[in-house]
Amino acid sequence: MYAQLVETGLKNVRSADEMSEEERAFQARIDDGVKIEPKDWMPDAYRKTLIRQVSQHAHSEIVGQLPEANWVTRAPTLERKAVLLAKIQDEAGHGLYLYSAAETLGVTRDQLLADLHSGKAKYSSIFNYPTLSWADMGAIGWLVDGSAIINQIPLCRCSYGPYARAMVRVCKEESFHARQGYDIMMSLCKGTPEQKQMAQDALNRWWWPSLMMFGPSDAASVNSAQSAQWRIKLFSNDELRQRMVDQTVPQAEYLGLTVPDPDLKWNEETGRYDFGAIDWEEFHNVLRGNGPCNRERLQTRKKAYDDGAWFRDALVAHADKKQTAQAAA
Ligand code: BYC
Repeated sequence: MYAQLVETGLKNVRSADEMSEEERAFQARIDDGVKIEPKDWMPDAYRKTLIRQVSQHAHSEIVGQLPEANWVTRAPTLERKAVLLAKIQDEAGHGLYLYSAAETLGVTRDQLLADLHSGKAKYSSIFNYPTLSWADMGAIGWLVDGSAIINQIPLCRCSYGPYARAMVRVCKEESFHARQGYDIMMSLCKGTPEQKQMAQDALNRWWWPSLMMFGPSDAASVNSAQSAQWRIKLFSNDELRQRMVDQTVPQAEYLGLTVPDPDLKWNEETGRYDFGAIDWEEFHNVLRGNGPCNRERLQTRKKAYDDGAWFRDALVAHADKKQTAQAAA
């Protein structure tokens, strides 16, 4: 049933006739809403798809800390600093749950991190944009975390148990993140004309990249049809993007800000907003590693990993020592 919700140009889904008996039984469990658990039999491609998506998601949480870290020392008040720090710490936690969920599929965290550091693995395009002003912390919480919630609430019901369960807590925390972002935008919009202009400038820069977070259009999405059949994806990229626009435009109006899209207009017939064309060339350019901050983000990640080597070594040494002591006792 859910496969029908995703309209893609590429119908590369196997029909029941093309499946082995094991695959048919697996698909029937998914269609019945049964969660797949790590020790259950699963098609190789299902496992690979999940490793790809869950690890990309984990990488996004970890790399997603970096644009905000830039503002910890410059937050305007002690309270804002504490809240921002807590948010960034939450993102590390999200990465942890997601790497753990990926590991249940039989891949090691070392391998996943090696793929991130070598540039082989993807992470969300959005984190390759710079954070130029304090208002960007507001725009990220409001738009980026807001988009993340829209994308991730359905994932709480996805077919793979460990991923679905990890998403429950992630979504709760993301909703706090989105509200803290909107709160920053409210303060700026109620402030001086210069502060309101900062908020408008941040909206101008983050609007289109936030819409790109949902991935390519349904017609261009290579993975959607299969992921929908397996209930990894419950709604299509375009449907979730549309939800984001419908939810966010009234919020921008409440702030007294203008969404930077001259083609944006309310459509009486559909009861939704029509919006302008996304610059897919920019999206693909960022995915190819040529966004404004791709190189800087990867370098920072690698350095953080290398700098943490002594700590990982210490943990292993401590565990070995404990094991030896226990064996002796
Ligand atoms: N950026 O066939 P498609 C957060 C790739 S964390 C980069 O539609 P799929 C937060 C896609 O991977 C937010 N790559 O793929 C954290 C695929 O490439 P491969 C992260 C993208 O998987 C900290 C190709 O394009 N959220 O919010 O069916 C602080 C074709 O796409 C992007 C998640 O990861 C992109 N934006 O659908 C604040 C959510 N979009 O792998 C906030 C979980 C697409 O075939 N992930 N690509 O080489 C998903 O829901 C899905 O993976 C996507 C893509 C909707 C993103």
